[in-house]
Amino acid sequence: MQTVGDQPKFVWGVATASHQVEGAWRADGKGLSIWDGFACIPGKILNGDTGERACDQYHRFEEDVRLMQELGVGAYRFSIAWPRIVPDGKGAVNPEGIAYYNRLIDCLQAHGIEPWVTLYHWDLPLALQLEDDGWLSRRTATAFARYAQVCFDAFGDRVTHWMTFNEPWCTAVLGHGSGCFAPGRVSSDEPYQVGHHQLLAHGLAVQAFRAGGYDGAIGIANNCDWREPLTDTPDARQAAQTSLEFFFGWFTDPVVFGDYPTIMRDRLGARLPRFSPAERDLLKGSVDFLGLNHYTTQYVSAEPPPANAVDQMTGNGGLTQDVGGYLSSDPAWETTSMGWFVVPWGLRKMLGWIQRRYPGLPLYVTENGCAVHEPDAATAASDTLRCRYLEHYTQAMRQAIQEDGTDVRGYFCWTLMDNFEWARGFSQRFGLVRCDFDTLERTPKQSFFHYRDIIHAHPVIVPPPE
Ligand code: PNW
Repeated sequence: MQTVGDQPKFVWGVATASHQVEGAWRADGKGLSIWDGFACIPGKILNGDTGERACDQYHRFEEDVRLMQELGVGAYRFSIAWPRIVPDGKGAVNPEGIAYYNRLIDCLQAHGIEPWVTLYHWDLPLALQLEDDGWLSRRTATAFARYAQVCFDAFGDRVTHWMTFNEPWCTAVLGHGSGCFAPGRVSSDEPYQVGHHQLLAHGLAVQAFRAGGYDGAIGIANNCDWREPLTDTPDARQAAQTSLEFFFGWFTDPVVFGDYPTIMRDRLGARLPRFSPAERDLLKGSVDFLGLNHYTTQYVSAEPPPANAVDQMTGNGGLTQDVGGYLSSDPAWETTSMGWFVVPWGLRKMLGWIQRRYPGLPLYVTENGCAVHEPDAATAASDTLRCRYLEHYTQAMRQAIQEDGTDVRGYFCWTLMDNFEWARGFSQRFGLVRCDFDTLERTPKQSFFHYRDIIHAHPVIVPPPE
């Protein structure tokens, strides 16, 4: 841990994911992932975009690391592509895949940037989907633990922080509920099975990590929007609490307490798989820290809100009926080009909720950022909405630390540069750096310099005195 005086340095970083930035989809022995396959189905990805080339970070990482150094971040959160390391998911290890991440990690270290590694950011080896039904099968959890072990052995001497899963909620709900993400399945029951197997996979990987005595810390990056009660009534407060337990609690209660939230068990009955006593022991306490990926906020009410306040029911994916409650927004809220609402105080409340429910665990904001409509280089060069978003969300986070005493130790902006935004293809730009997807030229936006100033202004963020 780096310090300033006797205070621990706050970890400022940027985040990306392998499939969104690397490209090189079949280079050097890489196997295909479910996203490579999904992109071949007409209509699944906007404009027929694919991750085949993306930002080509695979061949351009040195330039990208130099950009990060100029930005002044102390950490880079990236993910490892499982099909680069184990092309068919469970067979032979691909030495060229290992060599790539060695080059990247060494380059980061040479520039004074800590590598923070996500093991699974959605690019499941396609062979595991075809042969084993992917996350619908418990066998995938075993294959994941073996892949994780390969990564710990190869990179564990340099990686300071590991995250097993990125947003297992998305894989469950968007991948197997609404079907808008790979593997594109539509079901009301499969999300819970898929969630269960991801959680078991997490537990097995952490068990291997801890048995191996590696130096770093290990956790998980779960996503959650804040849910604010629309009215100050017991019904609305309960609806908001239920919504948060179905969203964040689904994937956090098991890794902290060893089982699902009671409300999920009550509502779902036999649709929610059960952990055996040994599995509960495996999962309980299986994180050294919690990561939060947070983008937006909505109101919740137990009764349908006034007509003019209703706008979308999308935030709960395909599981709205299980969660219950009605979502709404304030017409005064600014929206990003994803249609997500800009509500900085939601992050402060979200962090407080997490700290109260899971006391004693350090928190990191492992993703936060916004998409802006930037049709050309000139609009990108003055991305004032993103500057405001980052200013106000990091300010809300500082208030959570300095005024509420929440133990937040780092913040990762999503994302370093415009990249392959999943089902939205290249149409949504989240980057601090513009990427021209024809020439692959990288150009820092105004927000790059604004974030750099935020980082410089806040090397340490101190909690209030006891
Ligand atoms: C996250 N939702 O995805 C991912 O971790 C990133 O890979 C992604 O680029 C980023 O956020 C921006 O989208 C999400 O519908 C995708 O609630 C969808 C949702 C949440 C997060």
